[in-house]
Amino acid sequence: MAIWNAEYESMPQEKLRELQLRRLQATVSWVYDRVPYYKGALAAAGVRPKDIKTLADVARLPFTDKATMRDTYPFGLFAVPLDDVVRIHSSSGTTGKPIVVGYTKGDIATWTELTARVASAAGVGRADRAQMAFGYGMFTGGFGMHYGLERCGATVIPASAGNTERHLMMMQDFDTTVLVSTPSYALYMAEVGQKIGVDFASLPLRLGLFGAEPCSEAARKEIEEKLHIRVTDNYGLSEVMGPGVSGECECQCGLHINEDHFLCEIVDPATGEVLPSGAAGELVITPLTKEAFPVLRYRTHDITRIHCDPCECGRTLARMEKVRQRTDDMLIIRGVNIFPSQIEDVLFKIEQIRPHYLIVVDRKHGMDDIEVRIEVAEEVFSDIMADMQAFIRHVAERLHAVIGLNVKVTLVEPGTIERTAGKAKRVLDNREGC
Ligand code: DLL
Repeated sequence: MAIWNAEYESMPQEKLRELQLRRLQATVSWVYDRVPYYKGALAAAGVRPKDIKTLADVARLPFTDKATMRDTYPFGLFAVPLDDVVRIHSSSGTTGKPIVVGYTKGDIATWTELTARVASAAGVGRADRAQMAFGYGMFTGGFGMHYGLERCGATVIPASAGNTERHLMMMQDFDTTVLVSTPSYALYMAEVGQKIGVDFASLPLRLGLFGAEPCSEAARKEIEEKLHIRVTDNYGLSEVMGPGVSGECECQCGLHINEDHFLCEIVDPATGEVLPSGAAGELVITPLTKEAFPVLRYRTHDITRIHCDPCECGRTLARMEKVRQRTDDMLIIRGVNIFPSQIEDVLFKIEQIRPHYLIVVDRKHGMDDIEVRIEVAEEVFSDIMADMQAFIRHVAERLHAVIGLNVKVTLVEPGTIERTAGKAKRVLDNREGC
């Protein structure tokens, strides 16, 4: 498959670093001159635009986090007058006001180019019919991917999120070849499809362009088997653009970062120190070409690794590993640190367990309790009681072996755990306010 923009996606690394430096210098000047917040933050850090002489100098710049964006709500970080902003999106977050991000005409053109790269790297082309299951609202997923897919020449079916049976009908009637959604929604579609008798093997559907939430290798395999497609992962976040930051090529071995537009660092989440190349840590992103909403060193909270090994596809862009954990996902239960992804990895290896689960954390009499609710295949329910209890014990032991805690395992009927058309909610922490 041809590379969408070979000039940039296959640029020799040395030239790419030079380009990044020029763009970083321009971005620092841009925010210094136009965003009072950044003028103050740079002054407080003792840095002026002319001090940025090498790419390593990025470490001298102040971080930006969600709190800064909330404090400047709604337009305080915008670097252009609203008259020059042609679109806004927002990210809902879990508490308080949303974060508002803006795009100039130029930003939309860049975004379109980058989502086209992501779609094309995954294997989308003119002959495809791409069915959109991301919402077309304030969420960046729908509009962001839509423009890139159109740019690739694909026929976009803008079905939006929800109404699963309608999605399945269109998928069959319009000969959809590409599904664009979260991986959890794709799994739900597979489940509903199976229930109403859709024969995925006989459909032209061949490719999944999935993102917006973690997708483990086990989930990837399961979706590939159930929908009879190849699954690719792409990553992004509203605060730096939306989808289009990085995406897998057909080699499926890491997500190529659009480094000519994003300077990425990996830092120690506790200290903020920049970690050496190849180390796992928190991804920090500085967009290099944003006009309306430029951001310096955004703390994503997403944990990954970046490496620059050559890829068989011919792209020279560095690759990031799939994101499985966020620093703020970590649950501390009776002093033990646990990531939901560790629990998921155990569950997905047990054949009778369906890919729908909920982790419930409670505090009773000052003690933390963790319960994992799982949906299991019908036959587990019809087993005799003793077998069911042995199954529960088996799951609890496997969880204990990995996370080192006694977990209450509860079996629930298939279909009882809430499905969403967007990002799956896997954790219910009832301890807040305890
Ligand atoms: O989820 C943007 C997006 C839309 C990306 C569609 C890809 C496809 P937000 O709603 O701001 O933006 O959420 C961003 O979602 O910090 C990650 O924690 C998570 N995330 C996004 N993509 C992935 C992925 C969009 N491929 C937050 N794997 C990010 C794991 C992801 N997590």
